[in-house]
Amino acid sequence: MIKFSAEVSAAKAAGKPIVALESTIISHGLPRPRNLEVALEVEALVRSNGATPATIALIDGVIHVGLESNQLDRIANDDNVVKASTRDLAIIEATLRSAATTVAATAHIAHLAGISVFATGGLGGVHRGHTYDESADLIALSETPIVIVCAGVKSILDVPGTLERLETFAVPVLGYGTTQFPGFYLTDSGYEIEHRVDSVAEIAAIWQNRIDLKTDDRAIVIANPVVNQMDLELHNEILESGLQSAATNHITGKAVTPFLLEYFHTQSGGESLRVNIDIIKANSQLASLIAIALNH
Ligand code: PSU
Ligand code: MN
Repeated sequence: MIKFSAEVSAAKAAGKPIVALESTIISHGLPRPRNLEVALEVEALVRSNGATPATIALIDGVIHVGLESNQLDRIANDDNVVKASTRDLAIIEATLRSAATTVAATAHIAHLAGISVFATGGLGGVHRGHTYDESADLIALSETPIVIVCAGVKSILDVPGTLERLETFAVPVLGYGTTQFPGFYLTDSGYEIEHRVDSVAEIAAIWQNRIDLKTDDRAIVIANPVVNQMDLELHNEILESGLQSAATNHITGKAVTPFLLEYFHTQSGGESLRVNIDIIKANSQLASLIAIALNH
């Protein structure tokens, strides 16, 4: 059911640390041609930190864990590649299509593949306004044992609402070196969280303790704040007009997040793109170190 790349197969056989990477960020989160370059740079970064990257996607109906460069190219550049959440997986398989996987779908597949650590940019969550638009990422986190490294939830979302839902689902949220919940493009979302960790050894201890407590059926969120954030005023301006534009254009369902990210990237003249790339890289680096720590 799962096709592993040669590199990931070898790492699994040797018991080496592996970091899962999502592909929606490549297909629907970053503009061409930077998207493919960033995907390759992130994989190289994971390798240089001593772990093996496993980018996850569906190619012609087959789940792939670890992509060859021509497959990464397809995810980045083929217009027929759709965005797949967990509910879409069986459908994409049966119809032999190609898809990039969201946080929810990537976490699900990573767990099936025996991978415990996953890096992304920002989590999905509760959208603003009472629209019933709530990312399936939250449900997936509540039922998938994986360490997910992110820069908080995307600032386009209802951040306090998302934090409340994570509490409801009993998903632990740990600030990396902070108790200020990161705000994706912003270092600080303005909302506080209770727990902070300062080392990957602490994360490994928490991961281990969950097993005896039988709270190991769900994810741990590691919220890693971006160092050089987007200009706050520019961020807030674009956010306001972006939300308006999404409403005016009747953008709904899974198109909402890609629409707003794209809006940010064009309106900010590349500044949000710069921050988004910084985030993905910093998270992938931290995820590599966590994967190594979990292996000891
Ligand atoms: N983080 C980013 N860019 C992205 C995403 C996350 O920096 O494009 C993607 C992830 O795949 C996440 C998805 O799961 O956005 C959330 O989409 P939705 O709100 O439709 O659930
Ligand atoms: Mn949604």
